[in-house]
Amino acid sequence: MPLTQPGAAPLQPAIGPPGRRPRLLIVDDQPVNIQALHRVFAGDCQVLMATDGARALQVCRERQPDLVLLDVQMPGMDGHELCAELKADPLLRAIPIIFVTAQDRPEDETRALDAGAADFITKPFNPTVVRARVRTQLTLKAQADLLRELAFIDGLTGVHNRRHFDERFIAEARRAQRSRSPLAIVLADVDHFKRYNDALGHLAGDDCLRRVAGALRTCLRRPTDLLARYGGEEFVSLLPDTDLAGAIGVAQLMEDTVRALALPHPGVQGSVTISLGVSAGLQPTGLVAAADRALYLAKAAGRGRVNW
Ligand code: GH3
Ligand code: MG
Ligand code: MG
Ligand code: MG
Repeated sequence: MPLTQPGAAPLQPAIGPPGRRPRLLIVDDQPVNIQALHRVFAGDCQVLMATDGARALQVCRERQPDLVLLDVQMPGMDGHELCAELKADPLLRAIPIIFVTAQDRPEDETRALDAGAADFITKPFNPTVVRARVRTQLTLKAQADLLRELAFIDGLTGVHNRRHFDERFIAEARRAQRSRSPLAIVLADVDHFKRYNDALGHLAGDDCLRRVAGALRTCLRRPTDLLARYGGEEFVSLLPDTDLAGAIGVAQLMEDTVRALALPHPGVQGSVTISLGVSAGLQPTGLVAAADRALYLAKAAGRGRVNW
């Protein structure tokens, strides 16, 4: 039965996506210890559990918890080793780690904090204090996530930026290889955009990029699909779990949707179009380069088309 203190403050931080229950990973080799912590958090958190370090690492990679409650003494990989592994991984190092341990010497605590732990709680613990400390770390994590999110948005168009694409690409490439599901890339480049600027001026050019970005965004269907501004007048889509045929379909929809905006382009006596290059596969290496080659060929073949 979940132990929810009367009047206990909610754990979900006020910032961040509303209604999303914080995801906690409890790591301890003794199930009875996991149960004790589970009772404290099951009421308002999504609780994941692992009884050894290797499994915990796997859970972190697959489920990206918001916080880890970590025992120190465990057979195999111990808490300190797991903490070092998590802090060494660029995709996992932002997850706060709270040590929960029976070792209460100052040097144990110092060692944990030096290794990057966010906090240190000794067993036996007081449930109310554990909740308060977890809440503090979840709030800090939500603030950090929000700042990261803002740092990953393109200021002109509001879609994600290149930095975010690069990071997601690493994560999705890993996932694709692990799950043996294809990953697809669609590169889109506005045709004769230099002439557009020359004819209408840079402010109109900026406005055109915003309109194109908005149109491209409507072409993505899954929550895991990503649209980013790749560079000047180039956009990139990252489509997990999508094969070449599926990605070509998305690219064709993008071509149609931008054409349907019917934005007059005085430099070509027509309307604004985009050219697109598509690639897909299980092997992420060379995927972007292949989409780029396909895009180049779409340009050479006359623009306003999809190539793969
Ligand atoms: P192509 O069809 O071969 O792609 O020709 P293009 O003229 O679109 O390509 P090119 O690379 O020669 O020129 C891209 C232009 O995009 C030049 C640059 O000034 C413009 N551009 C890049 N970023 C921005 C931006 O943020 N705002 C505006 N207005 N223009 C931009
Ligand atoms: Mg233990
Ligand atoms: Mg270009
Ligand atoms: Mg261009």
